[in-house]
Amino acid sequence: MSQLSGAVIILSCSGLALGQSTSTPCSEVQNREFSDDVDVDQNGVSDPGQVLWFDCFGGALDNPFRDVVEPNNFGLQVDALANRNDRLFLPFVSDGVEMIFSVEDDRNIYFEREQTGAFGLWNENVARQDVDALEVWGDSNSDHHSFQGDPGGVSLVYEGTLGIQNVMQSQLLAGIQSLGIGLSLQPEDLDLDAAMRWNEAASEGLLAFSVVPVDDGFGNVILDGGEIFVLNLDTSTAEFLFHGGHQWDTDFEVMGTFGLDNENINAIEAVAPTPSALALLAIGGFFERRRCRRIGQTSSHTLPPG
Ligand SMILES: [Ca+2]
Ligand SMILES: [Ca+2]
Ligand SMILES: [Ca+2]
Ligand SMILES: [Ca+2]
Repeated sequence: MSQLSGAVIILSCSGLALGQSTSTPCSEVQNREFSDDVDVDQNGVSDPGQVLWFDCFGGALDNPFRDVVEPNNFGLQVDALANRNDRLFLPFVSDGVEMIFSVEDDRNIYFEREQTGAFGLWNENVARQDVDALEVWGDSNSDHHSFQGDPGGVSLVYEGTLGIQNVMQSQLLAGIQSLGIGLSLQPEDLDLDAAMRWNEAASEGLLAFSVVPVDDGFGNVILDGGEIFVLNLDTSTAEFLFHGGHQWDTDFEVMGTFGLDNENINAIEAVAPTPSALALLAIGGFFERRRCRRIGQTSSHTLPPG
């Protein structure tokens, strides 16, 4: 990071003007957590709530700190993981770092490069059945989870002691409807199935999320599950993620674009070789992008010393 201190970084309206590099290898990423579907332990035995570490070579170990159990909720399945401050969140939503993701009923994790949208296999055979939750970097362990079906109206549960609020189905719906879509939906129609969170001081911050596909009951798609939303939890407004040079909206064809077998995104994360440096670079980047969209300009920022 030191060589970057004081450097002038150009933020263009096509994203952070950072040099392109190869995909960040799985083994260079720390704290690699996932959940299978159904939830299993390291031996493949059904174990609702058990979060696993993956070794990048098809092996998995129980994370002994992460067996998500809630009273009276025996049998619930984890379908999303997050950290209260995903370190790459801001560059991720500014199209400044590589995204990794999985789709429903898929054991693999794929990458999409920032800006260019270049795509490939990031790590294969991670899960026995389906990588359906993913958390990397973080502090040490994920501290948020979602259960399948979002029971009790709670889409994302914070498990720590810092007073951070859970995220409710009603908040997801307010964000989605702020885009003018899903107006016929009720909160209970939504089931969060992928998440990243950025919890800024004195605010509830930002949430990147996806949901399980929803139709109108007659087979007409309302949300195909491939959407990724970026929700401002303070204003209850959302926009579609802009990553890889395109919007992750309903019109974006996940299967058609990447040649995958399922449209539903059910795990998201971000990776970079030097996450702390990139997180610093991206301070304000999300909002810079929004400003750029409005005024169509390029701007420069001077990094603080450090
Ligand atoms: Ca699971
Ligand atoms: Ca999957
Ligand atoms: Ca859920
Ligand atoms: Ca989804």
